[in-house]
Amino acid sequence: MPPRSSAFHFPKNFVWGVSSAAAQIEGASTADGKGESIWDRFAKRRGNILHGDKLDPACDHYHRYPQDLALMRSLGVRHYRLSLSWPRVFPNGDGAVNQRGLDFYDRLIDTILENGITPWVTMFHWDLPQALEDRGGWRSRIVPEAFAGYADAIVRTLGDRAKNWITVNEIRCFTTQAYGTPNKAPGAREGRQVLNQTIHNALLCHGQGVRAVREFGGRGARCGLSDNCETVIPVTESAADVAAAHECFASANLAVLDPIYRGRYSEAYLRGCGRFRPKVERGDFSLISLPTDFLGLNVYAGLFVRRRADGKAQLLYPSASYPRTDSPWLHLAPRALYWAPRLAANVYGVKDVYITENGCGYDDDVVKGGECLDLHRIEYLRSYLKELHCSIADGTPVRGYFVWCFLDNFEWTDGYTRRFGIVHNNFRTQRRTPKLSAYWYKSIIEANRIL
Ligand code: BGP
Repeated sequence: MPPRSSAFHFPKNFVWGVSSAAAQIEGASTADGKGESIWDRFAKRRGNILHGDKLDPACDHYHRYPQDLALMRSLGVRHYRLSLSWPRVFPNGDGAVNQRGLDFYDRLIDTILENGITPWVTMFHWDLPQALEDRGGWRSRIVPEAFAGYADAIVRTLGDRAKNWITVNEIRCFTTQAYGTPNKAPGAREGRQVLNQTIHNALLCHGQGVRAVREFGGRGARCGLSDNCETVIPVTESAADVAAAHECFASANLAVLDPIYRGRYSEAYLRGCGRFRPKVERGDFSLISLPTDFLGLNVYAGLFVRRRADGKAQLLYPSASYPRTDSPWLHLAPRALYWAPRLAANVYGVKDVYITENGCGYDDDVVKGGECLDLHRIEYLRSYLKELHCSIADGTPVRGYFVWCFLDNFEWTDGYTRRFGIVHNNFRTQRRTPKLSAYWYKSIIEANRIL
């Protein structure tokens, strides 16, 4: 049947994938010499994680990865974004490598490739070795120094087969949120000076990751970071509101994207820091701004902006009756997927954008009669993807899209309650059941379009 003229066709070779993170799926938190991560420690403290859930067993992916990858393949997925656990490879963060940990990732990458799937490897997705936290954590340059050795080791070992590298995931989440609020590990409460320094140290890690890929990644290696940029959506498409959105996007993302793309902190950022400026050493910005190949964006919700009559840009926050998923922070904002990549491309001149996460969490994804009929997730993904398509049609250089996430997993402080997967996991039996959204996604990948 010829495609209907109204269909949203995605570009040829568009990358369709799924995402995951080591700490959220692997389990086996002490197996084969793995060191403790800050999330292992954080979960031990009462009250930190809903229902006292721990990172074990999660999806026990450490032992079940062959079946999981076969399932991924059967669902038509050909690109998989995974992360490596730093304390599995270096139990103390630096020093001696844990060969058994590295061997696991060696086997994992082989198995991914054997299934005809392309790996996209995130070097760091929040599970800092506790040993490094004990020596100062992100407050200290000890972390980027140790990260340099970790990045070298993983790229040297896996770089002959893994060609797509993501340095760090969502800098704001593991720096200012984790050291300024108690709801992400290590749950510290630091002042502004330290918070600004944690961002700077994270940027240095990103730079070290890029350097390692350039030095040891071999031919065809590419890298970028995954950022959870603040997404702003113009209330109307008037030139005034769109300009206001550009302004707000630029000012909200100064701390992370300016140093990476412009090799400096902007005057506006430094003014905002006042006397709490991060300490910068000579050579820092040349490392931080090493050229990357793509920008990964994790896009979920979005803020609305309009140009007020007095000329100021005004942010509007959704009220209590605005539709949301079961995550209170995740209100429905499909247009975020139109604007986030477009604004990033316009403001920073990015040539290749990948949506490295997009998805939704619900608490009532249940399996009945062998099926999980998550119509709500299909509707969510579909509405966002239509907006993404419009953005691409308007010239935004988006090359790929990864659903967060493949399997229901350990959802950080929400433990096992909040389910983001397109595959249901029964955490008692470890039985996987593809949800209706997984079959829907398979059909989208096959057709490369949405009607
Ligand atoms: C992103 C993280 C993911 C995932 C998702 C859902 O910020 O990169 O790891 O957890 O968001 O977030 P949350 O668990 O905060 O609801």
